[in-house]
Amino acid sequence: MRIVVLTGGIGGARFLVGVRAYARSVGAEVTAVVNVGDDVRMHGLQICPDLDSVMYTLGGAADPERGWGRVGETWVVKEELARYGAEPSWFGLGDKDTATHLVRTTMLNAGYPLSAVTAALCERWQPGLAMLPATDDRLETHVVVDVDGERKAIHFQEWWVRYRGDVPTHRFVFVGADAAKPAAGVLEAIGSADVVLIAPSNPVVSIAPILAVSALREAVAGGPAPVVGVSPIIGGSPVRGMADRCLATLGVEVSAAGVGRLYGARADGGLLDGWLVDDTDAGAAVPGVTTRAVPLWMTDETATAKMVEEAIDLAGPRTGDAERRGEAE
Ligand code: FO1
Repeated sequence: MRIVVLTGGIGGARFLVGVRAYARSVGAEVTAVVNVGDDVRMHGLQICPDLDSVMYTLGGAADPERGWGRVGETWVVKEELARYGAEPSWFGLGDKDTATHLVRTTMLNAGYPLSAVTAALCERWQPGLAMLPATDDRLETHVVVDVDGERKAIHFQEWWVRYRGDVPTHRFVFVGADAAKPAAGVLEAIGSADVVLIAPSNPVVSIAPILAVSALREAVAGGPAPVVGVSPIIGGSPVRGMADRCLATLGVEVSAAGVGRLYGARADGGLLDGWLVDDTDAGAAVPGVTTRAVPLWMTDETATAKMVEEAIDLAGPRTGDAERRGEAE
């Protein structure tokens, strides 16, 4: 069986731990298509927070409390930059993390696409699945806000890290999305998938930038594989992060049903065949989509793998057929 996961953010990285465990138990192959909208260039370094969250989490090197960056991190570079008065001072680069950005930036400057750079970085971390950026092209999430009496667009990282999303916010813009093409390998992975999962990631700033790459969205929405999403909202609150603020900006109800309707049914031009919600949200209805309620708290690898099993099961017999086809080959 081949599983493709659209993912981003820390919730997405933790979901992949369960996907990998499930895949190992059934002998499936996994490709994670990762958001790059959070990517930013700071101090001359290309930083890819979502790719790194996935890589460090699956590589066993993520800081579990902070949720981003490396465990056992030190901050000498950050302190030295501050002594120079180097901006932005609101964004912290750990010393160990900085090594990743140095290697990545050197390879990008040498002309390697981000997908090849990511594969090279993964040689060290051995995430146990294929990791692809959604696109090799520049795609950044910017946020239109009112700051100091002025309306302007700022980078997502400034909105989130500097302002904690706590400024009047009007909309999210995926700069570069119009021209962006899926990264090398993405369309092939989606085209040969038996199931596409949408991780319980922030739908507005983690999943939407992936789907803003039009050829990628078309491949998922019009592809042969069933698409099952996992709700990032449990009982009206995000499992983690700022999905509530983002959804409020779009005028979308902060609920499992609200996010399910935002993705929409494939039959109605949306994305979903199935929508997995928490037991708490058992009444959530998304027109045209099969909804199932199961425990969705990713408390550990086993609980998360069980969620994944439910999502695959919800994808239905087509997944089973593909599995049987695979065995017959
Ligand atoms: N989050 C913070 O709250 N403060 C930071 O200084 C910060 C630095 C940082 C550096 C590298 C990196 O990969 C992630 C970093 N993050 C930081 C996390 C990041 O802002 C977001 O949590 C993600 O982009 C959302 O998925």
